[in-house]
Amino acid sequence: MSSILNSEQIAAAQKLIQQSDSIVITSHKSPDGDAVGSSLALYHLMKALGKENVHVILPDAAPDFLQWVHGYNDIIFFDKDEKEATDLISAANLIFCADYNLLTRTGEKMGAVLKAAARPSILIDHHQQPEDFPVVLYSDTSACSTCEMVFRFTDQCGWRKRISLAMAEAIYLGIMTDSGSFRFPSVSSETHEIVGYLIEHGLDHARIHREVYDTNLLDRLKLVGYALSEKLEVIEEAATAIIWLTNDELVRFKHRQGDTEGLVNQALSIKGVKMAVFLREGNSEVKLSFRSKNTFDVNQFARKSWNGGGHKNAAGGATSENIMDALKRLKEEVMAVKNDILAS
Ligand SMILES: [Mn+2]
Repeated sequence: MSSILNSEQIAAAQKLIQQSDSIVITSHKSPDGDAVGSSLALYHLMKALGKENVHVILPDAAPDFLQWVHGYNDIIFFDKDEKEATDLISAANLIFCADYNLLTRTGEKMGAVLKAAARPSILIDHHQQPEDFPVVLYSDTSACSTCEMVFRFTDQCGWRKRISLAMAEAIYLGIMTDSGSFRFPSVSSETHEIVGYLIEHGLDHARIHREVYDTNLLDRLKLVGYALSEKLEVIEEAATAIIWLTNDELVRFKHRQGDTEGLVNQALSIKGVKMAVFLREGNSEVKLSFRSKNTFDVNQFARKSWNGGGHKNAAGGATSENIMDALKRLKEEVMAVKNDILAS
């Protein structure tokens, strides 16, 4: 396994962990498989190292298909228990930031609490351009997932043997979901080596796949069917596919959190399409997901005018415009960069 962190970083992380008796682990808003997986993997690791006072604090809940992970019921959600979460953050001697690059990714309020607390932090993340507040910054934008980085971190600290089955499951969850089930270019031979090691030590990978992908409700499948047949538009001259859903449509199909996950990837799967965008109307803003197949950088596209960012081939954004205005502006912006998309 190649070393990513240098020996000073490892020594600094070990020292911080050893010295700390009150540890908080955080991840980003609307937690996905990698956020839940990496924060709970670190939680299990800290417990295995004998730390008793360890808490995972997430800004809000994860969708149902991620709630089976061991340790999920111990998580404190900032939007529900703001006071307890704030007290724990203020009393912590060490804060882990997993799977996010900017404090604001935890939401305005939680980000402000983290900023005000200014605790020594260890950041483990694969998004581009991380903020530089942490004492130990482990950033690797080429990693397929933060969970892969958590494994490497654990390994480099000499704690591989401490990986329990619960921790292995959490790691696998994040690798599997963030790599599109091992299909994205960011998957390396070492990703497979890591998973090989986890399976060798008892991981039931097929069960995790079933928990995440084979638990659809009928309403969800109908929503996906509706979105694909009625709300998918391809702009051929820009090799771009767009899907958009209004609040009314989401309500009609009894939308639950996570139901539209993966829709944007289906739009991207169309032959000849090089970029896909999904827009979803929420209560106060329109959320956008951007995907690209090749070299077109959706991270930059999302950063430039959609208050977002992420990775080169997968990014998110949001706007306070209404969905029709957002759609119109999006199409104009896509047309403005169509030559870059086509050339990618
Ligand atoms: Mn991730």
